[in-house]
Amino acid sequence: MKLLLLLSLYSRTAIVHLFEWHSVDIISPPNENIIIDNPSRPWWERYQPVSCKICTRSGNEGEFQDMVMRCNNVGVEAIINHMCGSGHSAGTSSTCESYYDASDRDFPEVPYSGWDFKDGKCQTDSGEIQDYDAAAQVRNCRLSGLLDLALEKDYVHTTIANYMNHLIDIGVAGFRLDASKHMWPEDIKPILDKLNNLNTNWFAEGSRPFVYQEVIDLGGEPVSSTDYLGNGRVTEFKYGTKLGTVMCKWNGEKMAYLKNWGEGWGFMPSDRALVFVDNHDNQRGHGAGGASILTFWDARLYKMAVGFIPAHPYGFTRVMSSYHWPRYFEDGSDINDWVGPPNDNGVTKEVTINADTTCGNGWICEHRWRQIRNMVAFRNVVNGESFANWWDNDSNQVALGRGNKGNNDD
Ligand code: QV4
Ligand code: CA
Repeated sequence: MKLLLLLSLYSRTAIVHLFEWHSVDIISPPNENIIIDNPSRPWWERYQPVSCKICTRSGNEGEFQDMVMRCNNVGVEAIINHMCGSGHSAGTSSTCESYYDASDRDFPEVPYSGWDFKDGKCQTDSGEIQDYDAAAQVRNCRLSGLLDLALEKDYVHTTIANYMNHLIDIGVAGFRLDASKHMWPEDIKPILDKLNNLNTNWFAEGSRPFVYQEVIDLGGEPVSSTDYLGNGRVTEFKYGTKLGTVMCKWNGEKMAYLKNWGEGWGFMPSDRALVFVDNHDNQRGHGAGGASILTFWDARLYKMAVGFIPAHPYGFTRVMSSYHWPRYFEDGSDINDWVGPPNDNGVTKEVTINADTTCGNGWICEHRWRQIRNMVAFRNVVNGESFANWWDNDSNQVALGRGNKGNNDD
């Protein structure tokens, strides 16, 4: 599970994805995952759950509860489409030493058995997704070999809802539903309907968890983000790819064209969109977006792009917060895309804050960069104010205001 700091609830308007932070500091994925030794402890081992126990290399349940109480605006990335990869044999190579047998689809700590997976519904010979043009495959087959849970079963979606409610009772405020594209929208809904209201120790009576669904839709596939709008917010991946193209002035794009940014560019309705420039996948070549995705590696353009998001009223904004990794191997070969968080012999390093407010120990902390931090503060102030007073020089100089609070002639 990844945790997302929701700086958003009910008064503010942005989320920070504090990718791989340690729970003692502020954030970590809470539930137990497989331990991958080859490559050595990749960041993505956390997307392979083996139980619902809150226990990972980033912390145990006590540390997680302490962090949630200190933060009381934490979101959790819920991995509910699958368990770990099918290729892993029986054993206890997991962050809390729970026994599992992936080859037998046996996860006694949950418990899940072979009956709780979709294999009977997948029609491909490999059991994996082979063709993204076949909507049933995308939902019923294994994504990268990850054992696919049968969410249509009452036992499975109740087990998932119980786990998410345990997190809500601890004080968690919301969820990113990982790989939502690989679940039928109608199987996600009963889970969301079973979720408790937020804990009234921190939230008003009747507050609902903030939920968004990860659906990568750049167009051209039968599975569309619009299939999921009935469940709540959905990631709008077109946003980051298009904004990167504009900031890079590729394909004849220029900032003056941002005048009708949002639905005018074919994006989903603003009140359903979760928007961002990059995420933990496409900043390292996973998932979607390609070369136009701007990241902290392109600092100047990145600040322009991430600074524009909070200024514009479209969507609900998320800011990435990353760690540094050796992007390319010494010989310049392949993209080094698997390296896990800064660590001392596998123990995630703490996030240190320098005198100049930047982070140390290999953490990038884009969310603390002055231009980004200030623009999120701006967004909180002008929240609800309309887009106003657009000006451009028909090229790459633009200005905009927000109602009466955030004017470019202020
Ligand atoms: C390999 C083979 C399989 C084989 C399997 C056998 O590819 O064919 O059957 O071994 O076990 C890792 C490895 C991958 C491996 C897999 C299972 O990279 O090679 O399969 O584990 O062992 C992250 C990483 C993946 C990683 C996965 C699980 O990106 O590389 O796979 O975690 O550890 C699509 C989806 C979208 C998804 C995106 C990446 O629509 O939902 O791809 N994004 C989310 C998360 C992402 C995560 C997952 C989904 C899966 O943001 O971080 O994938 O939880 O676009
Ligand atoms: Ca699925």
